[in-house]
Amino acid sequence: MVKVMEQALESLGIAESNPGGFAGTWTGSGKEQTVNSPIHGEALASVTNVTPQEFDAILGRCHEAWATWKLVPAPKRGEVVKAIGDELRRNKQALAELVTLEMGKSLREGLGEVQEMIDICDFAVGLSRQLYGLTMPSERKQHRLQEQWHPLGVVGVITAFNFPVAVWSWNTAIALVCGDTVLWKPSSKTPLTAIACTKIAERVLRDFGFDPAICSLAIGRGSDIGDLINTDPRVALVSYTGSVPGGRHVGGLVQARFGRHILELGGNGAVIVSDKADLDIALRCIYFGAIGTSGQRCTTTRRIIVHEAIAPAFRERLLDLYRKTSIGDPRDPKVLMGPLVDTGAVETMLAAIETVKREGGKILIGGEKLPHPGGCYITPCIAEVPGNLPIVKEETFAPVLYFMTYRTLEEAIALQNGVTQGLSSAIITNDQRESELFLSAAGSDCGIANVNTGTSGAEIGGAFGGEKETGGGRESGSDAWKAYMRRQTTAINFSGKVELAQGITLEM
Ligand code: UN1
Repeated sequence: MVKVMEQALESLGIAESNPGGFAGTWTGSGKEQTVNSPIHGEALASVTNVTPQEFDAILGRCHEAWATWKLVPAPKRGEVVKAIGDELRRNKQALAELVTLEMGKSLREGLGEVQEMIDICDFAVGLSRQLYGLTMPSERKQHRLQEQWHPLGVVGVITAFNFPVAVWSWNTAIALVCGDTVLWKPSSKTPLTAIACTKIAERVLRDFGFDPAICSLAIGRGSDIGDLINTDPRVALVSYTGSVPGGRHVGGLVQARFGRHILELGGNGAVIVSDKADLDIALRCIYFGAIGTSGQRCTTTRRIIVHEAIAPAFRERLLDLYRKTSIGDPRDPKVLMGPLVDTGAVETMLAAIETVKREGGKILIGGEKLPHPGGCYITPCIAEVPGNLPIVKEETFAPVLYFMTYRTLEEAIALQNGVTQGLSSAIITNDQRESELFLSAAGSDCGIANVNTGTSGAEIGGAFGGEKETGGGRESGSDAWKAYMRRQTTAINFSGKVELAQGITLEM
Protein backbone atom coordinates (compact mmCIF):
# COMPACT_ATOMS: atom_id res chain seq x y z
CA MET A 1 0.00 0.00 0.00
CA VAL A 2 1.33 3.44 -0.96
CA LYS A 3 2.23 5.43 2.13
CA VAL A 4 2.23 8.98 0.77
CA MET A 5 -1.30 10.25 0.17
CA GLU A 6 -2.64 7.14 1.87
CA GLN A 7 -4.77 9.51 3.92
CA ALA A 8 -6.63 10.52 0.76
CA LEU A 9 -7.71 6.92 0.24
CA GLU A 10 -8.82 6.63 3.83
CA SER A 11 -10.67 9.93 4.06
CA LEU A 12 -12.59 9.11 0.88
CA GLY A 13 -13.68 5.75 2.28
CA ILE A 14 -11.50 3.51 0.10
CA ALA A 15 -10.67 0.23 1.87
CA GLU A 16 -8.03 -2.36 0.95
CA SER A 17 -10.76 -4.30 -0.83
CA ASN A 18 -13.90 -2.61 -2.23
CA PRO A 19 -17.14 -3.88 -3.77
CA GLY A 20 -17.62 -2.29 -7.20
CA GLY A 21 -21.38 -1.95 -7.34
CA PHE A 22 -23.80 0.44 -5.67
CA ALA A 23 -27.52 1.09 -5.80
CA GLY A 24 -28.46 1.87 -2.21
CA THR A 25 -26.27 -0.96 -0.94
CA TRP A 26 -22.75 -1.93 -1.96
CA THR A 27 -22.38 -5.21 -3.86
CA GLY A 28 -19.79 -6.88 -6.06
CA SER A 29 -18.82 -10.52 -6.01
CA GLY A 30 -17.31 -10.79 -9.49
CA LYS A 31 -13.69 -10.80 -10.54
CA GLU A 32 -11.32 -9.03 -8.20
CA GLN A 33 -8.83 -6.58 -9.69
CA THR A 34 -5.89 -4.89 -8.05
CA VAL A 35 -5.49 -1.22 -8.85
CA ASN A 36 -1.85 -0.27 -9.30
CA SER A 37 -0.62 3.30 -9.40
CA PRO A 38 1.19 4.27 -12.61
CA ILE A 39 3.44 6.41 -10.40
CA HIS A 40 5.43 3.36 -9.25
CA GLY A 41 3.39 0.31 -10.11
CA GLU A 42 2.48 -0.41 -6.49
CA ALA A 43 -0.98 -1.62 -5.45
CA LEU A 44 -3.38 0.97 -4.07
CA ALA A 45 -6.39 -1.22 -3.29
CA SER A 46 -8.53 -3.88 -4.92
CA VAL A 47 -12.05 -3.80 -6.36
CA THR A 48 -14.49 -6.61 -7.09
CA ASN A 49 -16.49 -6.20 -10.28
CA VAL A 50 -20.25 -6.68 -10.37
CA THR A 51 -21.65 -9.85 -11.90
CA PRO A 52 -24.36 -9.65 -14.61
CA GLN A 53 -26.95 -10.66 -11.98
CA GLU A 54 -25.78 -7.93 -9.63
CA PHE A 55 -25.84 -5.47 -12.52
CA ASP A 56 -29.46 -6.35 -13.22
CA ALA A 57 -30.41 -5.62 -9.61
CA ILE A 58 -28.43 -2.34 -9.63
CA LEU A 59 -30.10 -1.12 -12.80
CA GLY A 60 -33.48 -2.21 -11.41
CA ARG A 61 -32.96 -0.15 -8.26
CA CYS A 62 -31.65 2.85 -10.20
CA HIS A 63 -34.70 2.70 -12.47
CA GLU A 64 -37.02 2.41 -9.46
CA ALA A 65 -35.36 5.42 -7.86
CA TRP A 66 -36.20 7.43 -10.96
CA ALA A 67 -39.95 6.95 -10.35
CA THR A 68 -39.81 9.20 -7.28
CA TRP A 69 -36.84 11.41 -8.21
CA LYS A 70 -38.54 12.63 -11.41
CA LEU A 71 -41.42 13.99 -9.31
CA VAL A 72 -39.19 16.12 -7.04
CA PRO A 73 -39.40 19.78 -8.16
CA ALA A 74 -36.33 20.71 -10.20
CA PRO A 75 -35.14 23.50 -7.83
CA LYS A 76 -35.25 20.98 -4.96
CA ARG A 77 -33.17 18.60 -7.06
CA GLY A 78 -30.82 21.56 -7.52
CA GLU A 79 -30.39 21.80 -3.73
CA VAL A 80 -29.07 18.23 -3.72
CA VAL A 81 -26.58 19.09 -6.48
CA LYS A 82 -25.55 22.19 -4.51
CA ALA A 83 -24.77 19.96 -1.51
CA ILE A 84 -22.80 17.56 -3.73
CA GLY A 85 -20.78 20.57 -4.94
CA ASP A 86 -20.14 21.60 -1.32
CA GLU A 87 -18.95 18.09 -0.45
CA LEU A 88 -16.62 18.21 -3.45
CA ARG A 89 -15.25 21.55 -2.21
CA ARG A 90 -14.55 19.96 1.18
CA ASN A 91 -12.90 16.93 -0.42
CA LYS A 92 -11.12 18.73 -3.26
CA GLN A 93 -7.57 18.03 -2.11
CA ALA A 94 -8.19 14.37 -1.22
CA LEU A 95 -10.06 13.61 -4.43
CA ALA A 96 -7.39 15.33 -6.54
CA GLU A 97 -4.72 13.27 -4.76
CA LEU A 98 -6.63 10.09 -5.48
CA VAL A 99 -6.96 11.06 -9.17
CA THR A 100 -3.18 11.60 -9.25
CA LEU A 101 -2.46 8.32 -7.50
CA GLU A 102 -4.80 6.29 -9.65
CA MET A 103 -4.14 7.64 -13.16
CA GLY A 104 -0.95 9.68 -12.80
CA LYS A 105 -1.85 13.26 -13.85
CA SER A 106 -0.04 16.00 -11.96
CA LEU A 107 -1.64 17.12 -8.73
CA ARG A 108 -2.23 20.63 -10.09
CA GLU A 109 -4.22 19.07 -12.96
CA GLY A 110 -6.00 16.79 -10.50
CA LEU A 111 -7.07 19.87 -8.55
CA GLY A 112 -8.23 21.47 -11.81
CA GLU A 113 -10.28 18.41 -12.60
CA VAL A 114 -12.06 18.49 -9.24
CA GLN A 115 -12.63 22.22 -9.75
CA GLU A 116 -14.44 21.34 -13.01
CA MET A 117 -16.72 19.11 -10.93
CA ILE A 118 -17.47 21.95 -8.53
CA ASP A 119 -18.07 24.36 -11.41
CA ILE A 120 -20.58 22.10 -13.13
CA CYS A 121 -22.46 21.62 -9.85
CA ASP A 122 -22.76 25.41 -9.52
CA PHE A 123 -23.90 25.63 -13.14
CA ALA A 124 -26.48 22.89 -12.62
CA VAL A 125 -27.91 24.53 -9.49
CA GLY A 126 -28.72 27.65 -11.53
CA LEU A 127 -29.99 25.49 -14.35
CA SER A 128 -32.45 23.80 -11.99
CA ARG A 129 -34.49 27.02 -12.14
CA GLN A 130 -34.00 27.54 -15.87
CA LEU A 131 -35.19 24.38 -17.64
CA TYR A 132 -37.15 26.65 -19.94
CA GLY A 133 -39.71 25.57 -22.46
CA LEU A 134 -41.02 27.85 -25.22
CA THR A 135 -44.47 29.08 -26.12
CA MET A 136 -45.25 29.68 -29.77
CA PRO A 137 -48.15 31.51 -31.38
CA SER A 138 -50.82 29.02 -32.44
CA GLU A 139 -52.39 29.32 -35.88
CA ARG A 140 -55.76 28.55 -34.23
CA LYS A 141 -57.86 31.01 -32.25
CA GLN A 142 -57.79 30.61 -28.46
CA HIS A 143 -55.17 27.93 -28.54
CA ARG A 144 -51.81 27.87 -26.87
CA LEU A 145 -48.87 25.98 -28.31
CA GLN A 146 -45.94 25.19 -26.05
CA GLU A 147 -42.99 22.95 -25.39
CA GLN A 148 -42.09 21.56 -22.02
CA TRP A 149 -39.28 19.37 -20.77
CA HIS A 150 -39.67 16.25 -18.66
CA PRO A 151 -37.16 13.90 -17.00
CA LEU A 152 -35.89 11.20 -19.33
CA GLY A 153 -35.01 8.18 -17.16
CA VAL A 154 -31.81 6.37 -16.23
CA VAL A 155 -28.67 7.87 -17.78
CA GLY A 156 -25.88 5.32 -18.28
CA VAL A 157 -22.59 7.16 -17.94
CA ILE A 158 -19.55 5.33 -19.32
CA THR A 159 -16.32 7.22 -18.69
CA ALA A 160 -12.65 7.02 -19.62
CA PHE A 161 -9.56 6.94 -17.40
CA ASN A 162 -8.16 10.33 -18.39
CA PHE A 163 -10.80 12.46 -16.67
CA PRO A 164 -11.92 9.84 -14.20
CA VAL A 165 -14.14 12.12 -12.11
CA ALA A 166 -14.96 15.28 -14.12
CA VAL A 167 -16.82 13.53 -16.92
CA TRP A 168 -19.05 11.73 -14.41
CA SER A 169 -19.84 15.08 -12.79
CA TRP A 170 -20.66 16.82 -16.10
CA ASN A 171 -23.24 14.16 -16.78
CA THR A 172 -24.44 13.61 -13.23
CA ALA A 173 -24.93 17.22 -12.13
CA ILE A 174 -26.96 17.94 -15.26
CA ALA A 175 -28.85 14.63 -15.21
CA LEU A 176 -29.83 15.08 -11.56
CA VAL A 177 -31.36 18.54 -11.99
CA CYS A 178 -33.11 17.24 -15.12
CA GLY A 179 -34.78 14.58 -12.94
CA ASP A 180 -32.83 11.59 -14.24
CA THR A 181 -31.00 8.98 -12.23
CA VAL A 182 -27.46 7.90 -13.11
CA LEU A 183 -25.79 4.54 -13.50
CA TRP A 184 -22.03 4.97 -13.84
CA LYS A 185 -19.60 2.52 -15.39
CA PRO A 186 -16.13 4.02 -15.00
CA SER A 187 -13.01 2.88 -16.82
CA SER A 188 -11.61 -0.33 -15.32
CA LYS A 189 -8.35 1.61 -15.00
CA THR A 190 -9.84 4.09 -12.51
CA PRO A 191 -12.42 2.38 -10.28
CA LEU A 192 -11.23 3.88 -6.98
CA THR A 193 -12.02 7.48 -7.88
CA ALA A 194 -15.46 6.28 -9.01
CA ILE A 195 -16.10 4.61 -5.68
CA ALA A 196 -14.98 7.78 -3.87
CA CYS A 197 -17.37 9.99 -5.90
CA THR A 198 -20.26 7.58 -5.46
CA LYS A 199 -19.70 7.60 -1.70
CA ILE A 200 -19.86 11.41 -1.72
CA ALA A 201 -23.15 11.37 -3.66
CA GLU A 202 -24.49 8.58 -1.41
CA ARG A 203 -23.80 10.64 1.73
CA VAL A 204 -25.54 13.71 0.35
CA LEU A 205 -28.58 11.81 -0.95
CA ARG A 206 -28.98 10.03 2.41
CA ASP A 207 -28.71 13.35 4.30
CA PHE A 208 -31.57 14.71 2.20
CA GLY A 209 -33.62 11.53 2.73
CA PHE A 210 -33.52 10.62 -0.97
CA ASP A 211 -32.88 7.17 -2.40
CA PRO A 212 -29.08 6.87 -2.79
CA ALA A 213 -29.65 4.61 -5.82
CA ILE A 214 -30.21 7.89 -7.70
CA CYS A 215 -26.40 7.78 -8.18
CA SER A 216 -25.60 4.14 -8.84
CA LEU A 217 -22.35 2.47 -9.83
CA ALA A 218 -21.43 -0.72 -11.71
CA ILE A 219 -17.74 -1.48 -12.13
CA GLY A 220 -16.89 -4.12 -14.71
CA ARG A 221 -15.58 -4.63 -18.20
CA GLY A 222 -16.98 -2.73 -21.16
CA SER A 223 -17.60 -5.98 -23.00
CA ASP A 224 -19.96 -7.26 -20.32
CA ILE A 225 -21.23 -4.50 -17.99
CA GLY A 226 -20.86 -1.79 -20.65
CA ASP A 227 -22.84 -3.81 -23.16
CA LEU A 228 -25.55 -4.57 -20.60
CA ILE A 229 -25.97 -0.81 -20.28
CA ASN A 230 -25.94 -0.33 -24.05
CA THR A 231 -28.58 -2.97 -24.73
CA ASP A 232 -31.00 -2.53 -21.82
CA PRO A 233 -34.10 -0.48 -22.66
CA ARG A 234 -34.30 0.69 -19.03
CA VAL A 235 -31.34 2.97 -19.83
CA ALA A 236 -32.86 5.93 -21.66
CA LEU A 237 -29.61 7.69 -22.52
CA VAL A 238 -26.06 6.40 -22.76
CA SER A 239 -23.37 9.04 -22.42
CA TYR A 240 -20.13 7.47 -23.58
CA THR A 241 -16.64 8.95 -23.49
CA GLY A 242 -13.92 6.89 -25.16
CA SER A 243 -12.32 5.89 -28.42
CA VAL A 244 -13.81 6.11 -31.92
CA PRO A 245 -14.08 2.28 -32.29
CA GLY A 246 -15.63 2.12 -28.80
CA GLY A 247 -18.15 4.80 -29.74
CA ARG A 248 -19.02 3.08 -33.00
CA HIS A 249 -19.82 -0.06 -31.00
CA VAL A 250 -21.81 1.74 -28.28
CA GLY A 251 -23.65 3.95 -30.77
CA GLY A 252 -24.68 0.94 -32.84
CA LEU A 253 -26.06 -0.99 -29.89
CA VAL A 254 -27.93 1.96 -28.41
CA GLN A 255 -29.32 3.04 -31.78
CA ALA A 256 -30.52 -0.51 -32.51
CA ARG A 257 -32.94 -0.23 -29.59
CA PHE A 258 -33.75 3.43 -30.38
CA GLY A 259 -32.13 4.60 -27.17
CA ARG A 260 -30.40 7.94 -27.05
CA HIS A 261 -26.68 8.47 -26.90
CA ILE A 262 -24.16 11.23 -26.37
CA LEU A 263 -20.79 10.27 -27.81
CA GLU A 264 -17.54 12.05 -26.90
CA LEU A 265 -14.92 10.21 -28.90
CA GLY A 266 -11.44 10.81 -30.21
CA GLY A 267 -9.87 14.17 -30.92
CA ASN A 268 -6.91 15.28 -33.00
CA GLY A 269 -6.44 18.86 -31.84
CA ALA A 270 -4.46 21.23 -34.02
CA VAL A 271 -3.10 24.72 -33.40
CA ILE A 272 -2.38 27.01 -36.31
CA VAL A 273 0.49 29.40 -35.51
CA SER A 274 0.32 32.42 -37.77
CA ASP A 275 3.27 34.60 -38.75
CA LYS A 276 1.21 37.33 -37.05
CA ALA A 277 1.07 35.45 -33.74
CA ASP A 278 2.41 36.41 -30.35
CA LEU A 279 4.91 33.55 -30.18
CA ASP A 280 5.17 33.58 -26.39
CA ILE A 281 1.43 32.91 -26.24
CA ALA A 282 1.73 30.25 -28.93
CA LEU A 283 4.51 28.45 -27.05
CA ARG A 284 2.66 28.36 -23.73
CA CYS A 285 -0.60 27.20 -25.31
CA ILE A 286 1.03 24.46 -27.34
CA TYR A 287 3.30 23.27 -24.57
CA PHE A 288 0.46 22.79 -22.07
CA GLY A 289 -1.88 21.46 -24.76
CA ALA A 290 0.64 18.81 -25.82
CA ILE A 291 2.14 17.60 -22.55
CA GLY A 292 -0.74 18.30 -20.10
CA THR A 293 -2.16 15.04 -18.73
CA SER A 294 0.84 13.47 -20.54
CA GLY A 295 -0.96 13.95 -23.87
CA GLN A 296 -3.93 11.90 -22.70
CA ARG A 297 -6.75 14.41 -23.10
CA CYS A 298 -9.21 14.16 -25.94
CA THR A 299 -8.49 17.88 -26.35
CA THR A 300 -4.69 17.40 -26.39
CA THR A 301 -2.78 19.40 -28.99
CA ARG A 302 -1.55 16.69 -31.35
CA ARG A 303 -0.68 18.80 -34.40
CA ILE A 304 0.79 22.25 -34.88
CA ILE A 305 0.59 23.95 -38.22
CA VAL A 306 3.18 26.75 -38.28
CA HIS A 307 3.62 29.48 -40.87
CA GLU A 308 6.78 28.68 -42.82
CA ALA A 309 8.28 32.14 -42.23
CA ILE A 310 8.51 31.59 -38.47
CA ALA A 311 8.75 27.79 -38.39
CA PRO A 312 12.53 27.32 -37.93
CA ALA A 313 12.84 29.73 -35.00
CA PHE A 314 9.60 28.53 -33.42
CA ARG A 315 10.72 24.90 -33.72
CA GLU A 316 13.91 25.74 -31.79
CA ARG A 317 12.06 27.51 -28.99
CA LEU A 318 9.64 24.62 -28.63
CA LEU A 319 12.44 22.06 -28.58
CA ASP A 320 14.13 24.08 -25.88
CA LEU A 321 11.02 23.90 -23.72
CA TYR A 322 10.71 20.16 -24.34
CA ARG A 323 14.33 19.62 -23.31
CA LYS A 324 13.61 21.29 -19.96
CA THR A 325 10.39 19.39 -19.21
CA SER A 326 10.41 17.99 -15.68
CA ILE A 327 9.09 14.45 -15.87
CA GLY A 328 8.55 12.33 -12.81
CA ASP A 329 6.36 11.70 -9.79
CA PRO A 330 3.22 13.78 -10.43
CA ARG A 331 2.81 14.41 -6.70
CA ASP A 332 5.93 16.60 -6.81
CA PRO A 333 4.77 20.21 -7.43
CA LYS A 334 7.86 20.88 -9.57
CA VAL A 335 6.99 18.08 -11.98
CA LEU A 336 5.06 19.06 -15.11
CA MET A 337 4.55 15.67 -16.71
CA GLY A 338 3.75 12.46 -14.90
CA PRO A 339 3.59 8.90 -16.20
CA LEU A 340 1.26 7.56 -18.87
CA VAL A 341 -1.62 5.57 -17.48
CA ASP A 342 -0.01 2.14 -17.92
CA THR A 343 2.78 0.29 -19.71
CA GLY A 344 0.39 -0.50 -22.58
CA ALA A 345 0.10 3.24 -23.30
CA VAL A 346 3.89 3.52 -23.40
CA GLU A 347 4.09 0.65 -25.88
CA THR A 348 1.40 2.28 -28.06
CA MET A 349 3.39 5.51 -28.12
CA LEU A 350 6.61 3.73 -29.05
CA ALA A 351 4.84 1.84 -31.83
CA ALA A 352 3.36 5.10 -33.19
CA ILE A 353 6.83 6.66 -33.26
CA GLU A 354 8.13 3.73 -35.32
CA THR A 355 5.22 4.20 -37.73
CA VAL A 356 5.96 7.94 -38.01
CA LYS A 357 9.52 7.14 -39.07
CA ARG A 358 8.35 4.50 -41.56
CA GLU A 359 5.87 6.93 -43.11
CA GLY A 360 8.49 9.62 -43.66
CA GLY A 361 8.28 11.75 -40.50
CA LYS A 362 11.35 12.87 -38.58
CA ILE A 363 11.59 12.58 -34.79
CA LEU A 364 12.91 15.90 -33.47
CA ILE A 365 12.91 14.98 -29.80
CA GLY A 366 11.59 12.51 -27.24
CA GLY A 367 9.99 9.12 -27.22
CA GLU A 368 12.56 7.64 -24.82
CA LYS A 369 11.44 5.37 -22.05
CA LEU A 370 12.67 6.50 -18.63
CA PRO A 371 13.96 4.03 -16.04
CA HIS A 372 11.51 5.07 -13.28
CA PRO A 373 9.73 2.34 -11.30
CA GLY A 374 6.45 1.16 -12.75
CA GLY A 375 7.62 1.55 -16.35
CA CYS A 376 5.10 4.23 -17.39
CA TYR A 377 7.42 7.21 -17.94
CA ILE A 378 8.50 8.45 -21.35
CA THR A 379 9.82 11.72 -22.73
CA PRO A 380 7.34 13.76 -24.80
CA CYS A 381 7.94 13.61 -28.52
CA ILE A 382 7.82 16.09 -31.40
CA ALA A 383 7.84 14.69 -34.92
CA GLU A 384 8.20 16.83 -38.03
CA VAL A 385 5.86 15.61 -40.76
CA PRO A 386 5.16 16.77 -44.33
CA GLY A 387 1.38 16.80 -43.70
CA ASN A 388 -1.37 14.53 -42.38
CA LEU A 389 0.42 11.18 -42.80
CA PRO A 390 -1.79 8.15 -42.07
CA ILE A 391 -0.38 7.90 -38.51
CA VAL A 392 -1.03 11.63 -37.96
CA LYS A 393 -4.72 11.03 -38.72
CA GLU A 394 -4.89 8.52 -35.89
CA GLU A 395 -5.33 9.59 -32.29
CA THR A 396 -2.32 8.19 -30.43
CA PHE A 397 -3.30 8.78 -26.81
CA ALA A 398 0.16 9.90 -25.71
CA PRO A 399 2.42 12.99 -25.87
CA VAL A 400 3.34 12.89 -29.56
CA LEU A 401 3.13 16.30 -31.25
CA TYR A 402 3.26 16.58 -35.04
CA PHE A 403 4.93 19.68 -36.46
CA MET A 404 3.99 20.83 -39.95
CA THR A 405 4.22 24.07 -41.88
CA TYR A 406 1.94 26.11 -44.15
CA ARG A 407 2.08 28.99 -46.58
CA THR A 408 -1.52 30.31 -46.82
CA LEU A 409 -4.18 30.29 -44.13
CA GLU A 410 -6.55 28.36 -46.43
CA GLU A 411 -3.91 25.65 -46.68
CA ALA A 412 -3.51 25.61 -42.87
CA ILE A 413 -7.28 25.30 -42.35
CA ALA A 414 -7.40 22.45 -44.86
CA LEU A 415 -4.66 20.65 -42.91
CA GLN A 416 -6.48 21.33 -39.63
CA ASN A 417 -9.73 19.91 -41.03
CA GLY A 418 -8.05 17.09 -42.94
CA VAL A 419 -8.58 14.41 -40.31
CA THR A 420 -11.61 12.33 -39.38
CA GLN A 421 -11.89 13.72 -35.83
CA GLY A 422 -13.46 17.11 -35.08
CA LEU A 423 -13.17 17.99 -31.41
CA SER A 424 -10.85 20.90 -30.72
CA SER A 425 -8.79 23.44 -32.66
CA ALA A 426 -7.11 26.79 -32.18
CA ILE A 427 -5.40 29.62 -34.02
CA ILE A 428 -2.76 31.90 -32.54
CA THR A 429 -2.82 35.21 -34.37
CA ASN A 430 -3.13 38.92 -33.74
CA ASP A 431 -4.71 39.44 -37.15
CA GLN A 432 -8.47 39.78 -36.85
CA ARG A 433 -9.09 38.79 -40.46
CA GLU A 434 -7.29 35.53 -39.87
CA SER A 435 -9.11 34.71 -36.64
CA GLU A 436 -12.49 35.57 -38.16
CA LEU A 437 -11.81 33.36 -41.18
CA PHE A 438 -10.81 30.53 -38.83
CA LEU A 439 -14.11 30.92 -36.91
CA SER A 440 -16.26 31.30 -40.03
CA ALA A 441 -18.07 28.57 -41.96
CA ALA A 442 -14.95 28.36 -44.12
CA GLY A 443 -12.81 27.77 -41.05
CA SER A 444 -12.39 25.08 -38.40
CA ASP A 445 -14.86 22.19 -38.60
CA CYS A 446 -14.47 21.30 -34.90
CA GLY A 447 -16.85 21.51 -31.95
CA ILE A 448 -14.32 23.78 -30.25
CA ALA A 449 -12.44 26.54 -32.08
CA ASN A 450 -10.29 28.88 -29.96
CA VAL A 451 -8.35 32.05 -30.68
CA ASN A 452 -5.12 32.80 -28.81
CA THR A 453 -5.74 30.03 -26.33
CA GLY A 454 -4.99 26.33 -26.66
CA THR A 455 -7.05 23.32 -27.65
CA SER A 456 -7.49 21.89 -24.15
CA GLY A 457 -8.85 23.24 -20.89
CA ALA A 458 -12.40 24.01 -21.98
CA GLU A 459 -14.59 25.73 -19.39
CA ILE A 460 -17.77 23.97 -18.26
CA GLY A 461 -20.03 26.87 -19.27
CA GLY A 462 -19.89 25.98 -22.96
CA ALA A 463 -21.30 22.84 -24.52
CA PHE A 464 -18.44 20.35 -24.84
CA GLY A 465 -18.09 17.94 -27.74
CA GLY A 466 -17.16 17.61 -31.37
CA GLU A 467 -18.07 16.70 -34.90
CA LYS A 468 -17.32 13.92 -37.41
CA GLU A 469 -15.83 10.85 -35.73
CA THR A 470 -15.76 12.67 -32.40
CA GLY A 471 -19.39 11.60 -32.32
CA GLY A 472 -21.45 14.79 -32.35
CA GLY A 473 -22.44 14.70 -28.67
CA ARG A 474 -22.51 17.71 -26.37
CA GLU A 475 -22.11 17.63 -22.62
CA SER A 476 -21.67 20.16 -19.85
CA GLY A 477 -22.85 23.77 -20.21
CA SER A 478 -25.00 25.93 -22.50
CA ASP A 479 -28.12 24.02 -23.61
CA ALA A 480 -26.49 20.57 -23.49
CA TRP A 481 -29.08 19.72 -20.78
CA LYS A 482 -31.71 19.26 -23.49
CA ALA A 483 -30.22 15.86 -24.37
CA TYR A 484 -30.99 14.71 -20.81
CA MET A 485 -34.70 15.53 -21.02
CA ARG A 486 -37.77 14.54 -22.96
CA ARG A 487 -39.31 17.32 -25.03
CA GLN A 488 -43.07 17.49 -25.16
CA THR A 489 -45.03 19.71 -27.51
CA THR A 490 -48.45 20.65 -26.21
CA ALA A 491 -51.47 22.30 -27.85
CA ILE A 492 -54.09 23.62 -25.44
CA ASN A 493 -57.51 24.59 -26.73
CA PHE A 494 -59.51 27.03 -24.62
CA SER A 495 -61.94 28.09 -27.40
CA GLY A 496 -64.84 25.85 -26.42
CA LYS A 497 -64.99 24.35 -29.90
CA VAL A 498 -62.80 22.18 -32.13
CA GLU A 499 -60.78 23.86 -34.84
CA LEU A 500 -58.42 21.71 -36.88
CA ALA A 501 -54.98 22.94 -37.85
CA GLN A 502 -53.95 23.47 -41.48
CA GLY A 503 -57.48 24.78 -42.19
CA ILE A 504 -59.00 21.30 -42.45
CA THR A 505 -62.76 21.30 -41.98
CA LEU A 506 -64.71 18.45 -40.50
CA GLU A 507 -68.44 18.26 -41.42
CA MET A 508 -70.34 15.93 -39.10
C1 UN1 B 1 -11.38 14.77 -22.01
O1 UN1 B 1 -10.19 14.75 -22.31
O2 UN1 B 1 -12.09 13.74 -22.14
O3 UN1 B 1 -11.09 20.67 -22.19
C2 UN1 B 1 -12.06 15.94 -21.41
C3 UN1 B 1 -10.40 19.93 -21.47
C4 UN1 B 1 -11.04 19.43 -20.21
C5 UN1 B 1 -11.85 18.21 -20.48
C6 UN1 B 1 -11.20 17.15 -21.30
N1 UN1 B 1 -11.89 20.44 -19.67
O4 UN1 B 1 -9.26 19.65 -21.74
